[in-house]
Amino acid sequence: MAFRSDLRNIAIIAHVDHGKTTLVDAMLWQSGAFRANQDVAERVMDSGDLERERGITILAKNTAVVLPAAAGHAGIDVTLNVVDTPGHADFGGEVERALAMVDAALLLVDSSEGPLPQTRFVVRKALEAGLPILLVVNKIDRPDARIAEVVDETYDLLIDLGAGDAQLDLPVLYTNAREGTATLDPEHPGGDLAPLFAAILDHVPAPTHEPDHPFQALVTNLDASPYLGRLALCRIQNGHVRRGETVAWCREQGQVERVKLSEMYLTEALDRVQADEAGPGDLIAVAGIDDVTIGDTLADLADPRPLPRLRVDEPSLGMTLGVNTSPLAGRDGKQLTARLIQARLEQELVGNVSLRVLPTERPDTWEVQGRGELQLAILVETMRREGFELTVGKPRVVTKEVDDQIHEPFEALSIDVPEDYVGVVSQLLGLRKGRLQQMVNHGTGWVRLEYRVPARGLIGFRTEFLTETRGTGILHHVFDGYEPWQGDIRTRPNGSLVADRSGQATQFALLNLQDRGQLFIAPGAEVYAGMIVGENARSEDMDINPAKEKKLSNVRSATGDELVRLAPPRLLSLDQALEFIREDEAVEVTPASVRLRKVELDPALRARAAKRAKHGAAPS
Ligand SMILES: Nc1nc2c(ncn2[C@@H]2O[C@H](COP(=O)(O)OP(=O)(O)OP(=O)(O)O)[C@@H](O)[C@H]2O)c(=O)[nH]1
Ligand SMILES: [Mg+2]
Repeated sequence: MAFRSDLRNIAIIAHVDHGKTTLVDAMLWQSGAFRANQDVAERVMDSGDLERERGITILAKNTAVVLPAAAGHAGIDVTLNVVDTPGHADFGGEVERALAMVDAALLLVDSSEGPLPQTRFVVRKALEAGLPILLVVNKIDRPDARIAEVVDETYDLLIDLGAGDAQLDLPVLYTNAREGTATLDPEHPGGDLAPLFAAILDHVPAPTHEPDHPFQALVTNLDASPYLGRLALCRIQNGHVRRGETVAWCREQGQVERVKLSEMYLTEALDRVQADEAGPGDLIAVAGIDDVTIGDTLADLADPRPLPRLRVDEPSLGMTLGVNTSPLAGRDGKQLTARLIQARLEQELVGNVSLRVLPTERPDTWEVQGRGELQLAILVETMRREGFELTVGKPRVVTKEVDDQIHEPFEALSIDVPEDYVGVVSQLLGLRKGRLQQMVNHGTGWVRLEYRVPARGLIGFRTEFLTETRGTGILHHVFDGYEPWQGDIRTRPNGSLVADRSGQATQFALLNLQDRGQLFIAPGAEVYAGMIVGENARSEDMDINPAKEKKLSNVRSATGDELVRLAPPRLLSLDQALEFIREDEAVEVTPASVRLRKVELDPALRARAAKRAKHGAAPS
């Protein structure tokens, strides 16, 4: 076994918002990646539009910093590849892939929040991959920090997940990522990240390889370049490769093809720079293979040895995605046809192994399956920005059959609420078949509740939870295995207010309708028959006419119109709309609008179907 002592590869993993990307910023600055006066955005690795808007990381990305010989080991410069991963549970597939590129995981835990559901998920993945872990307790500047407890809780988690003695013997650092400081002793704050860099050099194993082993690299991610087409991001396991070399491309079904690597890059800070040669442990980007996919191996032409393919968890949630069939279709989108949608979905599959696309009984609609509502909403939002118009169906859990019995996905749910709300939250989750696993009162007036709950019960849960806890509650959940089907679960208690004709909503009509429930549209909005314009205060749907005009009359009404105020509508975002809809409803998405609708637009057909359901639903 030989070592690359000039190289270290590490992934930063954590629950969402615990400060991974902020820590990468500090590492970049302190390793001299930027000039002192350079204008660099905060959380620079979150470079996607949606990442910046939502303030979260969606795609795992790698960067490289050089730790100079002076700071480093044995008098040589060490290149440190850092893979920043997303902390949101829906993008867990990215974490699994990132872990295939590295030799250790830097586990970040917020000094106050402690380990949360996604911490558990990422730790489990790191342990499964057999990686050593470095623990970093971040945000030690928080006034509500409870550092010692958080360290204990993290050890408990590691033990619970079966960490071996070697993995438990881990270095613990305490950081303030925003200030860029690290220390080994929380009593004595650090001045910079030097203690962290030193710990990385000491505890992250240098990449190993077998000398004289033929070239082997695993494709762990894909990217696209406007000039070069598809780029394959790979980790070299063994051997060397040169730019322009012809190698063997080992594909999924065992085929092996000859391909020429027309371009090859290594990462320096935020840039890809052309490289002539790369060796074991290097993370390279190569161009020249149009149909390469994640999990393929690039290998020595004379002696191709494919590596085991990457495996990621199965999708647990799906929704239908199809052509926009509303009467307002085609007003502002440019990508409208089933063919374009299908091609776009196929393209998405290539770069995202945690997604799956299945045909449905309709030729213009597909079922897209992924890890969660946010992951699917992000896909819809991305397509919308590219000019697509879509009809999106209600998210549904992906069940599977085990021993002739239907099983459904379960989530580990963690909730933080002020004590006063424990009662209502228990009630809400009781209805959704949640089982309380643990309740911890931190003595601060806040309580943490841990549940195991069918994923189905959490669809649309967030809005209700926030309303019931007056916006104070915090909730996180992550997929946690399958269990037998739990029977009926109560969904949204209220029905919809449905427009019964096309037209433009009038002030007059909306004023009269606003007592019926909560409206989603403002006067002037264009509506069509079957479009949902509000939430009914009652449990059933109601057909209404939001376009009704005031009858002209000569008699002046004693109560002037001005006295009645029209409450502002609740404008639903894409995420909220997807949470709101029921089984027989859908969301119409265009670049300019998000509208809610019944799947069946015709009021007469809908009434007939409802009647049939009512009578026919009785067991025969
Ligand atoms: N007080 C304090 N805030 C911090 C610290 N580190 C990060 N933050 C803040 O925490 C928030 C989340 O930081 P990010 O770096 O985006 O967290 P992340 O782990 O990359 O989040 P995801 O990628 O979405 O999982 C930001 O508002 C940061 O400014 C810290 O050490 N102290
Ligand atoms: Mg991040």
